[in-house]
Amino acid sequence: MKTILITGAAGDVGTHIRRELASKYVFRASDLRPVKQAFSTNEKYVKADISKFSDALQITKGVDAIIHLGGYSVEGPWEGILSANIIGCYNVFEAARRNGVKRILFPTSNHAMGFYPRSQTIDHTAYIKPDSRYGVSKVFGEALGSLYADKYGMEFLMMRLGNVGPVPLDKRRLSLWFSPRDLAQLVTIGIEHPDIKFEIVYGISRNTRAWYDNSNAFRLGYTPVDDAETFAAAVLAREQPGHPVAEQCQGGVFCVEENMPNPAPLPKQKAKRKKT
Ligand code: 15L
Repeated sequence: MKTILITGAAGDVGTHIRRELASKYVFRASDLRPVKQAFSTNEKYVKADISKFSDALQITKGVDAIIHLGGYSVEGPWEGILSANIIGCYNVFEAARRNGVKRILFPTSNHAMGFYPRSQTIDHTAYIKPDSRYGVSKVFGEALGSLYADKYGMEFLMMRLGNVGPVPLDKRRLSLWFSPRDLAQLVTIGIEHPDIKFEIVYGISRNTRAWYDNSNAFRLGYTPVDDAETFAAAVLAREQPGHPVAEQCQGGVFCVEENMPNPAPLPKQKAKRKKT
């Protein structure tokens, strides 16, 4: 069985991947926060802070591939994005290179392209249009992967994720929904495909309302089975009108918000007691 490092393993996407692929891979599940549940006896939790290069070097040792999810997953303060998403990403890719790990799956985001209008269909060759500092940090990861592929012969699957979850949450996500089983299928292709150098694909299910031409993923063998349209009537019945810019753009509220609640806040540090 291949050993796969997942950074940010305690988050939602990491948890779906570990659960869906528990019988296929040995997961080294790394995060600053403990993972709530291990899905097989093969899975090992390793506490690591990827903004520290020494931690990144340690966790990337001896693995067959890396799924680099660690970092901020929404718009946030620059300092947080810089340290977790930009320095963290550099540390993981560079540590992988030094440890001879060739294959990296990078869950980039639809927010690398979020200022494209919803009226436009884009493919993997469209020029970037990030909608947030978070989106810019994902573009950084894509660019760094491109450099490491061309200069060092490493292999990258860049998955521009939509929204992963059991059901689509709102009208926007009818276009972007990514079911856990389709996610598992695309991740398996990313790990197993013999001929990946540097590929950009969209991480979405086969949604009727998709804004993406995902032919590059289909070319690699991706055959998604779920379609958000199954849930459309229920989703649209509860939809409320939003900000006009957010409604026009693929990135939605990321195009207008400055900060969003961090869905993965670190556990509060216990305040040190003063000695009396
Ligand atoms: C993302 O990139 C985020 O990580 C996720 O939390 C969702 O907000 C998703 O995009 C989305 O666009 O729905």
